[in-house]
Amino acid sequence: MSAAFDLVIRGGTVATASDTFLADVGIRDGRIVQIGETLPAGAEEIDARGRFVLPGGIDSHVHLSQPSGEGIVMADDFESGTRSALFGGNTTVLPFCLQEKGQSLREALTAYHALAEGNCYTDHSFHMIISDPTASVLGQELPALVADGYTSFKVFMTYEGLRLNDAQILETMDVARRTGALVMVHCENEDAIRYLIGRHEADGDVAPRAHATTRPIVVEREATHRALSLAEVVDVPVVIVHVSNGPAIDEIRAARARGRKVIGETCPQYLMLTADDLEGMDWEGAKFVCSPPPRDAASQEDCWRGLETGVFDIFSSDHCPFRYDDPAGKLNPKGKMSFRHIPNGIPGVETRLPILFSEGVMKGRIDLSRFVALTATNHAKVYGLERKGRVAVGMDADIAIWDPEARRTIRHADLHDGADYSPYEGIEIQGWPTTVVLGGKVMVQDGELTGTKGDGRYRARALPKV
Ligand code: DUC
Ligand code: ZN
Ligand code: ZN
Repeated sequence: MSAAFDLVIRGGTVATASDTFLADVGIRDGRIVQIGETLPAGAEEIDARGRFVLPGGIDSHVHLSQPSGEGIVMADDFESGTRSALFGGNTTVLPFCLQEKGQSLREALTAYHALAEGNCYTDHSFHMIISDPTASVLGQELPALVADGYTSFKVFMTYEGLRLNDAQILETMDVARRTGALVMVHCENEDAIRYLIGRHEADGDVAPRAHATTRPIVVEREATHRALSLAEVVDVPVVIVHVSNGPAIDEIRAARARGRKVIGETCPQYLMLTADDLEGMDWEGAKFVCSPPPRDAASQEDCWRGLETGVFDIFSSDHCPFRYDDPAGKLNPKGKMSFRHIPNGIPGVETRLPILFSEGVMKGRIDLSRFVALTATNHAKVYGLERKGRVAVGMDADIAIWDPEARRTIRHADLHDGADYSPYEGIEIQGWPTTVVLGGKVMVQDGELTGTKGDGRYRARALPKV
C-alpha cells in the first residue's frame, strides 16, 4: 500500500502570520495537503519535535548577475546566490532584471531567464528595473509583461544612467495605475548626492566613510517624501524599499495618515551596521558600502521600532554582493582611489533570516508570527506569489525547519555565497534553519545539501494584493 503522503513533517511547532501550534504537516505532489495531529505515515518523514516549522523565506529584494559598471562583476550568479539563499532558510527569491539603456524589456528578461534557467536552488521571479521609460516601453512592453506575470518594477531616484526624473517616475507609476502592478522606489536625491560628492572630493576626502556622509538622511528623506507625493498624484500604492532611518519612516507614517497605501521595507544592514563601520584600516570600510548607507544607533532603534509596530511590511536582504579583495569588486583600481567608485551593495541573503530570528524573536522584540509575516507571508501577498508564504493546506510545500537552540557565530567561511566576506562576521546567532524543503523536496537536511541546482523554478506572479 502506498503511503498517504510523500513527506510528513512531524511534531513541530508550526507558525503562521497569525498563530503558532503543534502539528504534523502532510505533503503530497509538492503541496501541503493536510495539517493535523497524528497524521498517517509518509513515504518520507522528518522528526521536527523541538523545532519550528515555518514557511520558507521569501527574499523579495536580491541582486544576482546584475551588470554593475565597467570592470565590476557581481559576486553571485543564480547558482551561488540561490544556494546561499537556500542555506539561509529561503525557498523563493525575487531578483531584479535590469533594463539597460536602449534595451527592450523582453530582451533583458530573455537574458536573465537564460542565466537562471536550470541553475537555481530556490524558486524565483523577477522585478524589472526601468531605466529607459520610452513611450513604447511604457505603452506596450511593460503592460504586456505585467499581464505575463512580471507584476512589479523598480525605479531609481539616484545613480547617473539609472535615475528617472519626476516626469518619468509619474509616467512609470501611471503604468502601475493602469495595470495593477506595483512600483518600488529607491529614494535618494541624486543631485544632492552629486553636490556633496563634489565638496568631499574637493577636500580630498575620498575614503569609504565619505560614502555615508555624501548620502545623509536628508537626501533619503527628501526623496522618500517626493516618491510618496508622486504616488499620491498618480493615486497608486508604492513600495519604499530599503528604508534606513527615522525621518524616512516618519514620511511613510504621514502618507499612511493621509490614507495612502504604502508598503515599507527595511533590511538587516539598517539594524546591525552603522556608518562607523565604513571607517576601518586598509579601505576595509568598503565592505560596508551600500545605498542607502548604514546610519547610527538611533536609526537602528527607529528601524527596529518600525518592524515592531507595523511601519515595515517586509524585511529583505538587498543582497547585492561584490567581492572585497578583488579588482572586479570593492577594491577595483578606481575604488581604491575614491569611495565614489566602490560598487554599492553588500551580501546578506543567507544571514537575513538568522539575524532577524536571533536579534528579533530570541531577544523578544517581535514574536514568531511577526517574523513569519515579515520574512515570507507579506512578501507573497505584496508580490503576487499566491501559493507561497504560508504553511497552510493548498500551499506549495516550501518549508524551513528551524532549530531555535542552535548557536552559531557568523563566519563567511561557513556561508555559501560567492563573496569573500560577510559584513556580519563574528555576530553570535541563536536559531538557524537546519532543514529546508522546496515544493516537497528536501533540499537541505540537517545542514547538508540534498537538492540539486535546477530544482528551483521560475514562477509567474499574480497582481499584488495590497
Ligand atoms: N540599491 C539597491 O537596491 N541595492 C543595492 C544598491 C542600491 O543602490
Ligand atoms: Zn535600491
Ligand atoms: Zn537592492
